[in-house]
Amino acid sequence: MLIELPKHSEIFGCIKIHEVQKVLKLESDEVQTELLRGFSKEEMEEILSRMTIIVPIKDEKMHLLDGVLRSIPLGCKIVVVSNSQRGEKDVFRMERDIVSDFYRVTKHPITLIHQKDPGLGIAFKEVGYNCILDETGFVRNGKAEGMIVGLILAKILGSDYVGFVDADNYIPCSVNEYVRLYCAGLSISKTSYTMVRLHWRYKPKVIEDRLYFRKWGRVSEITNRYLNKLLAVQTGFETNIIKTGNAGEHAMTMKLAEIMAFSTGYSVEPYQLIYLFEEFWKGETEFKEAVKSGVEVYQIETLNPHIHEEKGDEHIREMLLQSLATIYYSKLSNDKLREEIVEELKKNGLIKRRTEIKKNDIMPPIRSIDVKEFRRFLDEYSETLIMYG
Ligand SMILES: Nc1nc2c(ncn2[C@@H]2O[C@H](COP(=O)(O)OP(=O)(O)O)[C@@H](O)[C@H]2O)c(=O)[nH]1
Ligand SMILES: [Mg+2]
Repeated sequence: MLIELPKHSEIFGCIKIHEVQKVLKLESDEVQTELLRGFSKEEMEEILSRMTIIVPIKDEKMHLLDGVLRSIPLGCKIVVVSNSQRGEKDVFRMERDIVSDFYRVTKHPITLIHQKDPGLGIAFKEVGYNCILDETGFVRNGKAEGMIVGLILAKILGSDYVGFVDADNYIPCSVNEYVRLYCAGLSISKTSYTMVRLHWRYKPKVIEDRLYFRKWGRVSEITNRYLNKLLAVQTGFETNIIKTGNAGEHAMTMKLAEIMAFSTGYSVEPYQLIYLFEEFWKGETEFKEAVKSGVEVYQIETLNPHIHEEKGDEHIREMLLQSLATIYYSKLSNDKLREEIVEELKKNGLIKRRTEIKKNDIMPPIRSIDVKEFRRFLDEYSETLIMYG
């Protein structure tokens, strides 16, 4: 892997956000210059051996999950957290078959669990992390909830790094690139509190029988614009540094992941950035080690285009509404920016009045969860956990 090094970064207290870096070559020898960084196979393998890739999934096409799993590079561990349908049409059972076959043929270590496993409900309750549970004692629906389950399993597996890849990806080999880019970013970082977020240049569409490479994401463009405005409210300087507000594909050091808070609903990814700014910029946090070491955010543009399942207009509208809502409710925001957000949401037909902007619940960091204790309850009560390898 050969990538550009960031020529420009912006600093907000102890947080450093690097400008978007491009991939120059998918494979490389070790190269270190002022402008470039190439990673040898051995360097990549070293990071991979300490990494778990978490795949959240809910009722996706089996072909897509199968392709994603087969494309994840060798050396890392995989955790699949499913919230798919069970019962008469048992989607989870099909996923279990795919995972078992995958392990039988490849021997790639892989763990699978269902989000509604009663063992998870009991384990979270016993360790005192009730905010993830619904009123019946099961883990709530939601991607963020699935991500937290994945994180705890990665911690149980002893990983130092975690990366997330969605299961609804139509180009299996792009997943291979994503994971290698996570390794690259984590490897160049100077601190153990690092996040790598991926940026896509194109979102291809079929238009009149031709594949047309449209620029990536209107929702992302709006989310990024307002995240950048939020920074400007505090600094007085306009900026364009944030390009990955809605980056679903991202990785973190475990040290950062366990002090990260997660927003429920569709705003997990932009909230991660807001949380970093709210918590670490002015240094008021209880996690002083992170302030001392510094927090770095890398943004890397992939070579592969991103083609995922089209989830429809309503999904996109919710994503934009909830992304801007997290900025609206941020304590770093001000009246002027809130007014602009209200106007933007009205212009896009998402709200009629500002009281319709709802605040998402936030799930606090998982660091204080005793994972040994968690595992004990999971082993005793789980009905769906499979750990291969
Ligand atoms: N475990 C779990 N995964 C989910 C849930 N909801 C969505 N996902 C998965 O999360 C990934 C991203 O979701 P998607 O709906 O594609 O959203 P987007 O790509 O961010 O617009 C996909 O792999 C989904 O199958 C959930 O409630 N639990
Ligand atoms: Mg998707």
